[in-house]
Amino acid sequence: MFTPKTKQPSEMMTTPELIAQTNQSLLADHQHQLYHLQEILAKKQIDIEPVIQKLQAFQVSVPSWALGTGGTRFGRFPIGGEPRSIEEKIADTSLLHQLTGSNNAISLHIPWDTSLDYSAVRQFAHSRGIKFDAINSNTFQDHPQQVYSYKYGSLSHTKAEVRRQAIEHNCEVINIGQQLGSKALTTWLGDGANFPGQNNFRKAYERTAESLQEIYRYLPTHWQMLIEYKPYEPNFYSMVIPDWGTALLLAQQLGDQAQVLVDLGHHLPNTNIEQIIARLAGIGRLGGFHFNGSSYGDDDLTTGALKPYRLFLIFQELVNAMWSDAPTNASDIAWMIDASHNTKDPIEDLMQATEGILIEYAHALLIDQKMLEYMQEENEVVQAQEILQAAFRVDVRPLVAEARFRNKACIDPLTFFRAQRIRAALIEKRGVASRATGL
Ligand SMILES: [Mn+2]
Repeated sequence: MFTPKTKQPSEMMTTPELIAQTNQSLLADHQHQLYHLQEILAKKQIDIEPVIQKLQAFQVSVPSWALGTGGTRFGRFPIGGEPRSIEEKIADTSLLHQLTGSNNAISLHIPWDTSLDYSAVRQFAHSRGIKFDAINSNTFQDHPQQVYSYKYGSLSHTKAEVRRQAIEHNCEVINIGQQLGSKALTTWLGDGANFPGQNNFRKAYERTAESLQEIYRYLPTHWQMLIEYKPYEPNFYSMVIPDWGTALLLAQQLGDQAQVLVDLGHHLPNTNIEQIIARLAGIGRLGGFHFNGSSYGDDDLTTGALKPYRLFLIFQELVNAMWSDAPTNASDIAWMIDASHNTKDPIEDLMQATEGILIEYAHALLIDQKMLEYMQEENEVVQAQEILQAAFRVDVRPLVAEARFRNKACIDPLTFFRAQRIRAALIEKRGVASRATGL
């Protein structure tokens, strides 16, 4: 039985005093770098203060399934000390947030994260400064207690009873989310076909739209429904919701509370993702965002490790949408890291991802939007490109570190995590064979 008074092991490994003490030893170097950068940017008429404040305010949530090792269908190599319950996942998120100052929310996945007492879970998270972001339903695999299989689809299934079961699961997930204080449901469907002739495309879409309509009717008025698309996998010939166009069509049919969720890994190679972002943000239909890195497809690698310039261009579209008069909701997006850690320590990887995200956000914040607009209006192609590249080539890491420092987090989280031997302590507490739930 879970008792809220029990201190989780990860919380005993770090304290605000310890973080402050470690920061003190790094402060002189950090401030030297910051002042140097401040001088360089001041000559370009860029004030670092508003940039640092925006970085401080930016929060990206952690998916519960990314706190343990992921794996592929070939195998999984657990790292040890993985969280065994929702409470331990919340404790790890809280630990991460203490170190980064930028991860104040967790995103749960049902039924991977179930509890007998959600109000106690909510209290526990609240006591550790963690909120609940969008909650995820799961009808892409079968669960022990369910009657019907999702082998041939869920919300798009040919049989009404299977669709009913999937609809009810989504409503149940909303019920759980309400108890936790979540405000959005994320639906991603594995539905589709592996072979030509297997599905009637038109009917599969219509059945999906009807099922989503029922879930939408159940949605509380202050909630959002986030529809995530993916071009392939697990079905390789056709996915029922393969692209942003289909997701947008569904959202428009459903109503204002339905939004499109963009996952960086859910595009075919070389897709112009920043243009998709601009289009959705411009019409106020960009509701959620999943960060990860992609080499070939949905690889779920560390954000920014491979294509930082693309991530920067995406942030530029978001910053530009917030800056412009477009009917955008870009300032109200559910940000989440959606990654799978097969070779790295999950907490270290989440720190790297958060850093990568903030660096590209900072780069985008350095852009003179007015000047860029002028160059675009005048068809000054070279100058427009130069504006973007000049911003991207600034080393903004001191700004990101300063945002963390002001948020009372670590100037250097990764070094702190290692110096404190936090993973070793987690292994000691939870065991070398502990495995987080998830894929
Ligand atoms: Mn995703």
